[in-house]
Amino acid sequence: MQQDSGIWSRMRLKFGHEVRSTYREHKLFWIATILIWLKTYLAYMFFFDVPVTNSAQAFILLINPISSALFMFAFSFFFRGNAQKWFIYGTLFVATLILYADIIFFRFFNDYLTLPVLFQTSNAETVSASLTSLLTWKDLLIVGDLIALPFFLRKIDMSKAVASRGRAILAFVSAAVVFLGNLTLAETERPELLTRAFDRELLVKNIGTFNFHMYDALIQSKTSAQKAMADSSELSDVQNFVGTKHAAPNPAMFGKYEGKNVIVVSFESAQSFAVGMKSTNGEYITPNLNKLIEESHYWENFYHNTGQGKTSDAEFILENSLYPLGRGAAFFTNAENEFRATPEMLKEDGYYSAVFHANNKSFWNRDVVYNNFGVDRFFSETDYELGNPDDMTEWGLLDDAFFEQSLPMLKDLPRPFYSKFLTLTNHYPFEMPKPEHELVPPLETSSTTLNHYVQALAYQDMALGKFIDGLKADGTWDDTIFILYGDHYGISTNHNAAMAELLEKDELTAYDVAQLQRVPFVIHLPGQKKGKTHDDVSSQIDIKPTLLHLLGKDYKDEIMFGTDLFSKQHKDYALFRDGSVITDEIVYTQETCFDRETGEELAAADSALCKESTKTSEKELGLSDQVIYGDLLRFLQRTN
Ligand code: GP9
Ligand code: MN
Repeated sequence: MQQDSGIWSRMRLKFGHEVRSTYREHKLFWIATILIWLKTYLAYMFFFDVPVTNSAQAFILLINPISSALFMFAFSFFFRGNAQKWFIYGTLFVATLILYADIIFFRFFNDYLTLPVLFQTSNAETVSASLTSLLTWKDLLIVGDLIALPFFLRKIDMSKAVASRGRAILAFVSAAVVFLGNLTLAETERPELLTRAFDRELLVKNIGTFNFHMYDALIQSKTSAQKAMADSSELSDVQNFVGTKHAAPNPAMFGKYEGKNVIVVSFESAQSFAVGMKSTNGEYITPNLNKLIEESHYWENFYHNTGQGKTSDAEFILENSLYPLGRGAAFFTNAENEFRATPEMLKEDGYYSAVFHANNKSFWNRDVVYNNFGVDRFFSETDYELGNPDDMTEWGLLDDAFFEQSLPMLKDLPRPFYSKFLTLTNHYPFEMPKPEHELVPPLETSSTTLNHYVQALAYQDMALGKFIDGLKADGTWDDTIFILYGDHYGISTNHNAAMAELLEKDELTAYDVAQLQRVPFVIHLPGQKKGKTHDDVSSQIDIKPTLLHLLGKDYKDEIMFGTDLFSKQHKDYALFRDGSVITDEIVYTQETCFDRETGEELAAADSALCKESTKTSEKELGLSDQVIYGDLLRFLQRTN
């Protein structure tokens, strides 16, 4: 006992001595470690807008940058002299760049950067167009030291700094100890943190940005291995699951529109809250969509299921009725998989398929993916007259010009056709190029983004109206199933305060945020004059099964996670990519259970309902991921 405490106190003394002498001899190591710690913390405070609800979370947030900072600078002890100095500066430089990239990405997408998204280099060009509007003076908090430091560094002479393997080990061990402590705290705060990888916000909040990137890299290598190791037996689990979900077609609708053309419009960033809403001058924001709804089937409780892949995720869901991925965009990570996408399936029935999008063909890897999906013709930027740059948004051609130029191309397509139009005008930052493009006045909330959003949406709506008129004029309308869906939210949670003002609420609850994920969904059937508004809880995953049944295509042998919205067996259900679940009774989101009708938080006893739904929903997301990561559809035996 005596001896034990002797050893302990000697170790303590030695440790204290080492830390003191590292401080004396390696001041720069400490300065850099503290700088990265501080900058990451400042980024949490000023840029990432990380929600903190209790003091334990605040503490975790404060300490989570330490382990990675110690870890990255620990390598400097392998260098001696001025090499040590420049290694530290170089590491600080690279780490800062990563942090800054995270910040800019977050500003744009309100999400954290992952490896698959990072390698989508073809996006960089288009994103850089909006870059200037994404930089602010506050950014100097993050990058300012990089500019200032070299002046000091030149004066600091480190020619006598020694390399020390012992100190490197000490720093690595300290990093590991701090990390384990951090992780234990985080796991107590949020059990199963690492297994539920699809919630990036929770991860960053708990283990810090740099550790999150390392974790992401590990996952990435795991998914590559998954495909190599997957075998056909995994498919049967998935088949059983989707088999039990399958909803039999409604005999009154099945095959009723066999052989009709199909037009699908992806309505950029359109959210249901704006449908039927008026701007400050009393005029409707989306008069044309409102009119379309009056004469079509409309689902008012229809949600998006998209993740990081945004528009491309919505397309992925539309064409496959699979969930998008929790990290990255399937359009990039799994572009070459075997799929049974709608264009390919309809080809069996003599359909010709085309996509119209006035943007670069390789953006979001679309050219590669469409080819794999069986799309016959992709009309992209080079097929359009781009005209005067003043008449374009940062994202390309305005939607009215896009539709106007597309109409003759559509008319020339072999029939029947399956076509998709991707609109663009209503895209962040929602600024219209000229005052004459502003069809309604801006809103008057505290968020300029939200205020301009309705103007961009109004323009997109005007373009939609003209497009429908054009289709009616050339006779296509009567022979076509016309589908419109909002691809994903346009107004992120960064604008919750302004959104609360608009919706006349004190503040938005997690329930409100979930309800804001509703996007418009319309099906106009050939010859339809009278509309019908459905209140079923539904989501993008249901579009494909609904369409296939209308066209008389039985999909029992295929792998699809959605169900036909006209089927009498369709259940009220929407599952978000972050694991939130909505049924006829509940809204489960942000780990809280709400009554769907009233928005009241449910008492613990009642929230058993939520637990039940999360079990199946996590399984569902997991199986859908398995299909994609394991490329399981290559094992599908087809009966036809
Ligand atoms: C542009 C389209 C829009 O081609 O993908 O981008 P997103 O809505 O995904 O940011
Ligand atoms: Mn989009």
